[in-house]
Amino acid sequence: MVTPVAKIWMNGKMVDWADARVHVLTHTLHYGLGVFEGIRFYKTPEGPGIFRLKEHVKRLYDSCHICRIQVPYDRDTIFKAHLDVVRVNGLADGYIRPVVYLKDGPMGLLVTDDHPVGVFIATWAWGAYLGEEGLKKGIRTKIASFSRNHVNAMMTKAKINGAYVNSILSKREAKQAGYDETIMLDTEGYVSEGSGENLFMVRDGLIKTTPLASILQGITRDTVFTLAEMLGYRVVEDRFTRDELYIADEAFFTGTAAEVTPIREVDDRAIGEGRPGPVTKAIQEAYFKVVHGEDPRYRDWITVVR
Ligand code: PPE
Repeated sequence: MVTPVAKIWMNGKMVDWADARVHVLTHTLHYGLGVFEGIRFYKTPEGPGIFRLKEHVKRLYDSCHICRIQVPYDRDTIFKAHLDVVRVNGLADGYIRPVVYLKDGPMGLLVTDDHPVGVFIATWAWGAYLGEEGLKKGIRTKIASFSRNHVNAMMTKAKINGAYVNSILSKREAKQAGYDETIMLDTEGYVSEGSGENLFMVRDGLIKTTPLASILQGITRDTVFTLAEMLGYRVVEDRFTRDELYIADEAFFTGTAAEVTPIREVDDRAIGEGRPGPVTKAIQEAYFKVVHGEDPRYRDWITVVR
């Protein structure tokens, strides 16, 4: 359960948690066309710091552009609303969830430019997404029986609400079978991503990650590119198969919620030694330093809430 906080920013106003409601005829609720983001803020020496907010706001607007949704506020207003919602609720660290949705208005599948659009920005405290132990020791994963969305069926560069239906089904399938997370293959059979994470593998000192086609272009993925390079590793974007993943030395997931989570098993096969390897550990350590504002080189990625 999410522990309620005091306020949610909704359509230009701060409203009480309990009053942040939508009508049952909200269009997005019926058909899934709406977009969202997931952003974390961490305790930093200068106060709560939102990680890469600018990039998340950009992706929110890009998602809307892809979906032909006109956000009724400018970027600056939305950017500042994120700071306001963190400030007013007084959490030291947590997660922020902006959603741009089609309000109640005309029903049916014809959506036009004048369909009323709503925006809300909620926040809550959210611990380790795949468990504290998962962060430390790595998680067990299973290849899904569902495919990642085909690039021409669901726009993968947009973080669309309805795009998560097969992620939910896959995750549940994996959990029910006793694993921690799912790994989805693309429609050609290559490794794509997790239900809400991008995936990296390490083999013979080279870091590989899935190219953009079938995946969400993760902001954590981009952060890892920079940190890996800083640490002296080479990263390539190249597709790979499930059996190449089976024989990887290391593998890990990245995501705002999942942060950098080591993968210790895929389909009952140990990855490397079956525990987080040195590359994963170095990247994870660098990541946590950066998000907590402890690495001055990447201070620009953090917006402190004063
Ligand atoms: N792929 C998918 C499908 C995805 O949903 C996410 C984020 C990522 C990759 C990583 O993107 P980024 O956060 O920019 O590094 N998933 C969000 C939703 C998680 C949820 O359960 O809700 C997140 O991590 O916030």
